[in-house]
Amino acid sequence: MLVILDQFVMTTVFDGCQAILSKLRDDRDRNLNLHPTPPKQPARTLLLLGPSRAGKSTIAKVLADSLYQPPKRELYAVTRQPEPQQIGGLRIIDMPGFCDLQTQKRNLLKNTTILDMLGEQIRRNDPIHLFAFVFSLSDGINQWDINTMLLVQSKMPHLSEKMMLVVTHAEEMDEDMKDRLIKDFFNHPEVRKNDLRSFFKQGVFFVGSLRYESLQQNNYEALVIEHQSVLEMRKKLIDKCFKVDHSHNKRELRNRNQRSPLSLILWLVVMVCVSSAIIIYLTGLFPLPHHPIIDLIEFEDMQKVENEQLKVENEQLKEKNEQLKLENEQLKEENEQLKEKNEQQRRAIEIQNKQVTDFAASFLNNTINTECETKDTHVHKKEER
Ligand SMILES: Nc1nc2c(ncn2[C@@H]2O[C@H](COP(=O)(O)OP(=O)(O)OP(=O)(O)O)[C@@H](O)[C@H]2O)c(=O)[nH]1
Ligand SMILES: [Mg+2]
Repeated sequence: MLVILDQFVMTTVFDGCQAILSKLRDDRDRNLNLHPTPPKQPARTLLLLGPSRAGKSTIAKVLADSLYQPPKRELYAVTRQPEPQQIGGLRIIDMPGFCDLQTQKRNLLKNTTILDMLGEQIRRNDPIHLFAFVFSLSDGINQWDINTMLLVQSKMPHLSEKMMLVVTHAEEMDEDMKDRLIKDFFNHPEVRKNDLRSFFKQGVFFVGSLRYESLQQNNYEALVIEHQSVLEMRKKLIDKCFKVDHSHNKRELRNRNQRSPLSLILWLVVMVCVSSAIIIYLTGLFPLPHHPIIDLIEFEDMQKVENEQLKVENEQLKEKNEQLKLENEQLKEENEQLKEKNEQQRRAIEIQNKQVTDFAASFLNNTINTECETKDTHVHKKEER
């Protein structure tokens, strides 16, 4: 009863989404601790990468404002090139997603192109303190996400030291659910086989945003819970960005500086071999084979796009089918009505026919009777004579 009353009061008081948002903003701003701005110092850089539509751009927006209102969901990829943004002392580089989804095949960003972009960003923005591999578990474990992780792991293994896993769409998850999801994910056979857990050396984090549906329905109760959860996860992520543990990097740097002369010679030999291979490749004598995993993933990308297109076509066909079914139903109904009419007419004609036959029969009878009577009278008269 109390809940219903509360809901009633809330819907009466907050008659629109804007009113709810401004109430949430007031509550949030009363305690600045809840919504920290990334500090100016030390300056940090966070790079967001991962599959297309995972929620990378949304993270940047939520870090800027916990009350970010997501637009209606779109099917196709949005970010087409790296988008740097500055929030306080935090520089965020939002990358286009792997396994790009576009209506036009010619507009597709290949995984190799995105890997090139990633390399370019790493060179330009040195040092990048953290890399966040962003993906969503809201629709379960997805083979594309695992493929993308394996691609990054195989092409950029050195990023492992600074790599964390960030799971989006977590605004409705409690801590138990988060633990269970991550446990299940790391127990996936392919994830275990490729030891992806140890690739994400900076750990696992969760993020979320206000849900589009809750905003549309002006659902005050849902928005309060979602916002609370967004605030907590946002704070943890900002803390992580400013307290990155780089002890392993220092150790690595020390090891690098202590390289022996033998390792330097070995390194030189390797460099000579690699440059010769590159020269041979460029002169076209022995073309190097394409990396099979990239071939596989690009082929799978295309299949994914085709699958999406087929899904859309399928939906359209389903709709058409529904319309045809409706039309068919109407035709059936009309047919039934016509049959009934036909039956009524047939019965009326039958009755008329019967009446005509009866009338003709009685008329014939009468005529025969009259003729017989006349003949009888003649016969009587003759006999009398
Ligand atoms: N509820 C909820 N929706 C989210 C979250 N993250 C992303 N979305 C929605 O998911 C869709 C994709 O989010 P984006 O942030 O554009 O994803 P992206 O990874 O930047 O996508 P691309 O740029 O196309 O690669 C949008 O409709 C978002 O509103 C989240 O944490 N919670
Ligand atoms: Mg994006």
